[in-house]
Amino acid sequence: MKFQKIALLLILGVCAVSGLAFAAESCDDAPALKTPYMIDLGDKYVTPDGMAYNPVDNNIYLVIPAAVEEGDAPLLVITPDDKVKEVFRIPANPDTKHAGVLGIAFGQDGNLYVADSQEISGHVNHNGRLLRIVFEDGNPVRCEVLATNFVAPNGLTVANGKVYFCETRVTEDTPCPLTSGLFCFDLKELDPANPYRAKTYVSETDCDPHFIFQFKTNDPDWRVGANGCSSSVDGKVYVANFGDKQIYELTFGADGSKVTKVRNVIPCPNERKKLMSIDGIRVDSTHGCIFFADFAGNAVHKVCISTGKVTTLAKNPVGTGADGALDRCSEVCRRGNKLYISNIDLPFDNDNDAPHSLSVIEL
Ligand SMILES: [Ca+2]
Ligand SMILES: [Ca+2]
Ligand SMILES: [Ca+2]
Repeated sequence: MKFQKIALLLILGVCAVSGLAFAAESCDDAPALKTPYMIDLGDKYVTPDGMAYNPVDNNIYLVIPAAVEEGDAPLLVITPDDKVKEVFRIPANPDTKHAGVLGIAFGQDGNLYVADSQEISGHVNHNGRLLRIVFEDGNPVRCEVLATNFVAPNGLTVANGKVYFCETRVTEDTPCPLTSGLFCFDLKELDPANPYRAKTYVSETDCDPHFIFQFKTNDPDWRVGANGCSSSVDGKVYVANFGDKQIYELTFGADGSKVTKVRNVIPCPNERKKLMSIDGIRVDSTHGCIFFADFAGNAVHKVCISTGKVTTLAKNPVGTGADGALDRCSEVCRRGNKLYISNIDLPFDNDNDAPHSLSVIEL
């Protein structure tokens, strides 16, 4: 049966396989739309975004970028019983007075790696940074600056002994087509005593050597490039092209920093028509799928990595986010059988309004 499927794939091309049924726990079944429940963050945490599950304490860590006001950025935990607790403050960039933190992920070293966008706080003039929150005895104790001079760092993942993060655009302006891509640093080369200053992007061939993958976004209406970033247990890295509604699967050579193969996870245009954007993404290696937030469409979907079939899990018109409704959602994070969705609630055809919330779906 398996060989028949592979033969079908070869003959029909990936667009034609969406009707195929895969094994139990299938990644491309089509359940009814879910009704999320709400975690109310209160009135202090108004733009929740990046999340990372920590298997050590079973908490989900959540950052709140200083997007609509100045200041440092709270780091919260969502405890296993869904209580909200602030555990650290990520200091603002002293030059801008903002901490625009977005993507976060834990390394094998137990520390939390952080993409400080600054662009979301209104500073696109290469103020973005790569940060590390050092954990001691299970607690965050200090923040280190590891690298600087980025425009718009966004989704971030740690795999293969490397930290990978998206640069959502490479210039201060937003031309169409728009160039963006992926930075990669070996954890061993990062030194907080001597932060790396990235070379400013000049052209496709004249840019920082750590900028290992780049592409164009052609959508004229959403000029937003590389956004969500996640990795699988076998060391592949997935990068979302926000405006063009695509996810790239990157395969690396032995050292984890040279891209040897790029594959479109959603090759079929009819599947991409179910979406308006791809923001935060999270690979579920166990079930062979990627969950993702559709910021522009105010929806959450999953895509089967092998077939490219997209299934919508939740979607509603933007509003306040009351009763668990999605409210300009931007990131997803799985814990057990639940998918946590952060509602960054940015004012794009929307008001940043109470309740300030996460939505949670029982899968
Ligand atoms: Ca994002
Ligand atoms: Ca809201
Ligand atoms: Ca709202």
